Amino acid sequence: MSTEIESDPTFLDKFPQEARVVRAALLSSFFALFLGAIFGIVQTLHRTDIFRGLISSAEYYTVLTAHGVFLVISFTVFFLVGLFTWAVTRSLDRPVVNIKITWTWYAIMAAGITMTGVSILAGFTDAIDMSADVLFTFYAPLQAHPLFYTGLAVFIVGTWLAGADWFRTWLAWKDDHPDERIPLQTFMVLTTMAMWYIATSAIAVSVLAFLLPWSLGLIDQVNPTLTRTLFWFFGHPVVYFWLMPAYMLWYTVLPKIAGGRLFSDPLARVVFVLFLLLSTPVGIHHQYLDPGIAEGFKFISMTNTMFLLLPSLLTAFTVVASVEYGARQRGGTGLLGWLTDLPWRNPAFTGMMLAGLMFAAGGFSGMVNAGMNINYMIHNTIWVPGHFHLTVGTAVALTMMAGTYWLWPQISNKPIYSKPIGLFQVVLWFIGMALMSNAMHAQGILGVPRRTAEPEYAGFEYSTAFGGFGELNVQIAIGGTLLFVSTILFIGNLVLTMGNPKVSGLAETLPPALSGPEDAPQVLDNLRLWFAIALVLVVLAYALPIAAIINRGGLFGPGVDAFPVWVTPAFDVLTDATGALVGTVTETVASNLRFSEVLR
Ligand code: HAS
Ligand code: CU
Repeated sequence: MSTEIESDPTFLDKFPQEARVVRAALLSSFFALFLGAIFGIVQTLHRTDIFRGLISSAEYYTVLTAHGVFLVISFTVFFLVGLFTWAVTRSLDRPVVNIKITWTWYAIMAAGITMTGVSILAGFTDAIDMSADVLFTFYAPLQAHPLFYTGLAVFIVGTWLAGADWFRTWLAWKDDHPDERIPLQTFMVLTTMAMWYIATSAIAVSVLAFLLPWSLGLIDQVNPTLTRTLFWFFGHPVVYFWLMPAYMLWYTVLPKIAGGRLFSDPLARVVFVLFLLLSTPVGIHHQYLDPGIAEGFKFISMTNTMFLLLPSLLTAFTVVASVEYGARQRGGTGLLGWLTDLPWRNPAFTGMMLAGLMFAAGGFSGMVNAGMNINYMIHNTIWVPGHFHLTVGTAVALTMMAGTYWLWPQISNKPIYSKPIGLFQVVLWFIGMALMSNAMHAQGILGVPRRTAEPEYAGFEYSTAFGGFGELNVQIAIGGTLLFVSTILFIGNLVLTMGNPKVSGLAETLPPALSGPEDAPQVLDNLRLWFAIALVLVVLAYALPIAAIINRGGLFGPGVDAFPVWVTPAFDVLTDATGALVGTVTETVASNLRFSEVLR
C-alpha cells in the first residue's frame, strides 16, 4: 500500500460524530439479526418436524412474527439508516446539519421498535396480558396489542425524520454548490426516501385510522380488504426499501473492490428514478387471490409489475459490466475467463457477488409470482417464503453482511478480525440458502402451505402423495441450520473486530464512474418532477380500487356507518358548539348593522 493511501483519512477520521451514529445503527441492526436468527432456527426445526422441544405449535405464530418483524423491519431498516447516513455524509463530503437531530431520529426509531418488540415477545408469557401474533404483514383480521401499532408508528416517524435530516443536509450542500450534480450516493438516498414517503403514507393511514383505534376498542371493526390493500400499497415498495441499500453497495462499493469503477452513473440514476416511479403502483400483485377486488385492477397491477422488472434487469447489466471492467483492469481476459481474476478471497466481494447471483434466481421466482395465472398455483404456499429468502434473505441480508466487512473498518478504524472466517461465513450462507430456498420452492409447487406449524392437512399424508416431502424437510432444516451458524459466525467476527485495536491506513476511496454524471441528462436530478409523476401514478393505480373497496365493504367494514359510533356524539357536540358560535357571530353582526343603521 502506498504511503499516500495510508495517510488518507477514513470516514471515522473525517466525520467522527456521524461515524458513531452509523455504528450505533449498524449494531442495532445486527442485534435484531441475532434475535431474528434465533427465532428462525426454532421455527425451521419445528415446522419441518426435526426438533419440536422448544415451542408448542400454538406458539409458532409468536415465533414467526418475531422472526419476521425483527428481520425485515429492524435488521434491514436500521442497516439502511446507518448506511444512508454514511453515504450522504461521505458523498456530500460534509457533516449532517445538526447531529442532535440525527441522534433524535435514531432514538425515536429505537424506542418505537422496542415497543413493538416487547409487545411481540410478551406473547410468550401469560404473566403479561399482551400479544401481537399478527406476522410481519399485520393486517386485519389478525389483531395485535395497541403497543405493537404504536411502536410501529413511532418507528416510522423516526425514519421520516431521518429522511428529512438527509434532505436538509443535501439542501445545505446545494446552497454551496448550486451548479453541481447531486452526488450519486446522495441521489440514491433521496430517491429511495421519496419512494418511502409515498409508501408509508398508506401504512400510516392504515395504522392510525383503522388498526390502532380498532385494537384500542374505539371502533368495533375494520374493512379487512381495505387494510390489506393499504398494507400492500406499502408492502410492495418496502421490498425495494430493503433492496436499495444493497443496490447502493453493488453500484458504488462492489466495482471498487473488484478493482474497477462503476460502468455508468447515468444508468444508475435511471434505475433509482424507475424504482421511485414504479414501486408503488403494483401492490395488488399480492392480492391476486383476494376476493373483493376486480380482476381488471389485478391485471393492471400485473402489467405494472412487469415494467418494474426493468430497473433490476438494468442493474444486473450495469453491475456485472462494472465487475467485468474491474477484472479486466486486473489482467482478466476471455469471454468468461475474467471471472478468475476477481478478488474471490475477499469476503466483502464474494458475499456481494453470491448475493447478486441468488438475486437473479429470486428475481425469476418473482416473475412467476407476478404472473396472475401462475400465481394461483403458488400463492400462500411455502414457495413464497422460498422467493423472499432469496431476495430479502440473501440479496439484501448477505449484501449487508458482506458490505459490513468493507464498511466497518471505515467507520471504526479497526481491521476485520478474520477475513477467512468472513469468507467461510458468506459461502456458508449461500450454501444454506441454496438448500433451504430450493426445497421451499419445490414444496410450494407441491402445494405445501406457508405460515403454519402443521403443514400437513388432516387426513392427508404428503409422503404418500409425493415421496420427497420428508427429504425436502431435511433440506430445509439443514439449510436453516447452516444459515443460523453463518449468522453466529458473522456476529462473532464483528464482536471480535470491535475488540481489535485501532490502526491507521484503512482508508478506501471510491473511484468516480467510467461514464460520470456529466453524461446524464440534467432532468434526472429533478427530484420534484419524479416525485410528482410518482404521485400521479399512485393515484391512477389506487384511486379506483380503493373507492370500489370502500363502496363495497364500507370504510369501517360492512354494515357500519361511514364513521364510527363515537364520532356521532363528538359530531353532535361539535355542531352544537358551531351552531352557538355561528348564532353569536350573526347576532353580533346583525346588531352592529342595526347600530350602523341607527347611526346613519
Ligand atoms: Fe417479491 C412476494 C413479485 C422482488 C420480497 N416478495 C414477496 C414477499 C416478499 C418479497 C417478502 O408478483 C412475500 C410477502 C408476503 O409475506 O406475502 N418480487 C416480485 C417481483 C420482483 C420481486 C416481480 N420481492 C422482491 C424483492 C424483495 C421481495 C427485491 C425483497 C427485497 N413478490 C412478487 C409477488 C409476490 C411477492 C407477485 C406475491 C406472491 C404471493 O402470491 O404471495 C422483482 O423486483 C424481481 C426483479 C429481479 C430481477 C433479477 C435481476 C438480477 C440481478 C442480479 C445481478 C447479478 C449480480 C452478480 C450483481 C429481474 C440484479 C452476478 C454474479 C456473477 C457470479 C456473475
Ligand atoms: Cu410485491
